[in-house]
Parts: sequence; C-alpha cells; structure tokens
Amino acid sequence: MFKKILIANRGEIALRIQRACRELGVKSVVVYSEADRDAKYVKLADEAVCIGPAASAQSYLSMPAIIATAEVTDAEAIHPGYGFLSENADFAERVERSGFTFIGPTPESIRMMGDKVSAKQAMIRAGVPCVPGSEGALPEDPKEIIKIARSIGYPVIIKAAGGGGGRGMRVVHTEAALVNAVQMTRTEAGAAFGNPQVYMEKFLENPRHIEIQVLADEHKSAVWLGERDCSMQRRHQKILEEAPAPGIPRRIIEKIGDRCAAACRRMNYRGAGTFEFLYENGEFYFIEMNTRVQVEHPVTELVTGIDIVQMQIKVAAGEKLPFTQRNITMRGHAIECRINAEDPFKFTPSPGRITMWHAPGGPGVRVDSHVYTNYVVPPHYDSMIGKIIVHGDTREQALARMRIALSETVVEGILTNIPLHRELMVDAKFVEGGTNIHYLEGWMSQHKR
Ligand code: MV4
Repeated sequence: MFKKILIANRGEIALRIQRACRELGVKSVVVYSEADRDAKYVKLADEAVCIGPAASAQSYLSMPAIIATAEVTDAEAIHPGYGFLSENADFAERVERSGFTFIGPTPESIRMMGDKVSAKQAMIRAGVPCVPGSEGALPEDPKEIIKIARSIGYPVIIKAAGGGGGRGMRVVHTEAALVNAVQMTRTEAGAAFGNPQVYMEKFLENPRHIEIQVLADEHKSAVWLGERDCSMQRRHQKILEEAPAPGIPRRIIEKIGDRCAAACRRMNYRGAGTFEFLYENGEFYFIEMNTRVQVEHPVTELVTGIDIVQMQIKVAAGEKLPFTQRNITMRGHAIECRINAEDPFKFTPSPGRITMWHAPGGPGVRVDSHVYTNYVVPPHYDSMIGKIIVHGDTREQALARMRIALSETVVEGILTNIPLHRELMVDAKFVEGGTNIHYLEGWMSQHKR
C-alpha cells in the first residue's frame, strides 16, 4: 500500500478521499487554491500545499503545480477525484511518467473512453448493447450521411466524438435539416474539442438515465456494483440519484451488469468506472463510460457496503479486489440529494458566507460535505456544497428518511436548493418512481415562481 497520496481536488470529494486514506492508514497531502484556504479538508489535512490562485486553470487544472507538489511532499500516488483533471489522459500519462501512480485507469483507457466513437466501438466488440447508429464516425459524403439516417430512422441525434455529458449534440427531425446539422456540429466540435468527428444515433425521446458502477483490478477481476438512476436532472446537471432504479426488472439489470463487468475484463480496465445507459421500453442502450469516481458513488456504497474510494486506492496499488461477484449483495434503497449553493427555482449561483450550518443525522443518514458555520462558499467553482445520502430497507423508508433529513438541515446566509428537494420528496410522480430525464424540466415549468 502507498505511504502517502496527493489529493488533486477540492470540496467534498477532497474530504471524502482524505477519509478513505485515513481508514487505510495512508497519509495524504491536499493541494488547494487561494480561494480554498479555509476549507475543512485543508484544516484537517496531514499536509496542505497552496498551489495557486482561485482560477482553476492556475490551480486545480495546473499539471506542473500538482506534479511538483507530489515531488516535494514525497507522495507516491495522485487521486484526481471527479471533474478537473480526473478524465485527462495526458495528465494520467504525465503522472505516471513522473514516477507516481495515477489512481484511476490507464491513460489508454481514459483516452479510449474520452473519444465517444472509440468507446462505442469497444462496447460493441464487448457485447454491451448500444443505441442504434452509425458504425463509427460519419463520412464526409452527404449522400452517405442521408443513407445512414434513413436506415436508422428519424429523429436522429448527431454527437461529437470529443463531447460527452451533453456537450456537442444536435437532434435532427427531418432529412431536410440533416446535412446542415451535421456540418454545424462538426464545426462546433472542432472548435470546442479539437476534434471535428461526429457520429449519429437514433434519438430516444423519453429515456431514463441509468448507470452501472464497476470496479476492476489488474488481475483480470471485475465486478459490477448495481445501478443508479440519475434521471432527475436539469441541463445535464444531476439533482438527485438513487439505487436501485425503481421498477426495472432485476434480470434485465443483471444481464447488463454482467456485460459491463465482462467488458472491463476484455479491455483490461482498472479502477472504478461507470457505464452510462439510456433505458427505454425495457431496453438498455450504452451511451458513454466515465473513468472516474462519480459524485453519486455514495448511493452505491450504501446499498453494497463497499467503499468505492478505498477500492480505487487498493487496485491502484496493485492489490486484488477482495471480493467476487458472488460476494456482492445489494440491500435496501439509497437516495442522494445534491445540495447546491444556488437559487432553488432560478438556479442562479449563491456563493457567500454560510452563517449557520446544521447537518442532519439519525439512522441511515450520511452527509458528505466540507462546509461548516462561517464557511465562505467561493464563487469560482461548482456550486455543490455537499450531499445528503440516506439508506433504508425499502424505497419508502429511504424517502421518509430523506424528508426528515431535509427538514433537519439548516443552511443560513446563502440560498440552497434544499426547498426544491423538499418538494420533490413529496411529489406524487417522483414518489411513485421511474420518472424520465425530462421530468424535472417539465415539473419546473409547472411550478414557476
Ligand atoms: C441521447 C439522448 C437521446 N437519444 N442519445 C445527453 C448527455 C449525454 N451523456 C448523452 N445525452 C443524451 N443522449 C440518444 N441517442 C438523450 C440525451 C440526453 C440526456 C441523457 C442523459 C441524461 C440527461 C439527458 C438530458 C438530455 C438529453
């Protein structure tokens, strides 16, 4: 096992990684920007190094600053968390070339999954079901493009190979609009991602967003840890997540989970990963793979009892996964509400001083947050200030526990989206379960204020 790990992130995930290190008996170093001087994980750290000004480009995205800090502090490995450099293959490569271990997959895996065309081709080879679409990137010839769209059937969606997470996509409803839409998406993709390649898929109108968590080691072992339903989102920002996904038959999930684990073995994947699917009319369709730990990993931890961050560290150190698929059992139901410093109904950011913070507690309640009374939420980063995660024997019990947890939570001095969560937890359709990716935006337009 490593003696010391550098945590190349901020906020709640920096604290989460720090806690995993402590439990493993590993020392940790945190890097922080001038805006994060007073953060809790900085105060609690074994070692903390200021690496630059508030702007991410000069701190959390600065590869030289982070690698130099690993050198001077004698860290052996770097945990990138999520966002920032976590899915940057060049960073993973530079970390390894500098003699450190990148806590994550190989640069080759990151690169392959970062290119959505090569990711999809890898999944087709591995037997993971994908959305019907073009075989690889679209050709230049307009006639060929029209032919492909006809064979798929309208509506289709044009996606950038370098995109992902909702960036660089365009829905096309008619043949008349097709060639121009492809051209525009190409131009935008070239400018935004430095890669003008695009591909085409059947556009699914009302899917749910279901993802499968996997863990893999370097010794050909890979497991899946159940699914998460992440359909409750607005403008590609998830608001809450839950596990298991309400109303999806277990046999369908098990089949897809086994395919994901098999794909990991085939690709020699290492570390934690997430296979993102659209789910519509009883079928799963792969869209993207994330090669990092995700914000919503705690719901999986609560239903499986497995510490995903500790497992990332163990497999990065070359250890074998301490369980096989047969040992993994899912128990009960978990829900996570992301707490954002923002106007609950307008979604405008609300940074500033938290004059009062009171976290909820009680049976089955977990809070992952780096904030405290008198903490100042900086305006420079993502607005998420923490997550409330609950676990219960049933979905009903988890919902009840979340309602109670939200009622106990006090955040004063800034606006948060807690009022939105309180309303969603008693919304008839959400309580019923199984709402799709468009539900929240429809709900918002009916609950205008
Ligand atoms: C789609 C789709 C419908 N059909 N692909 C958006 C984010 C990116 N990961 C993929 N996305 C979508 N791909 C096909 N073929 C609809 C979306 C989509 C979406 C997906 C997941 C969660 C939220 C979403 C919101 C809008 C669109």
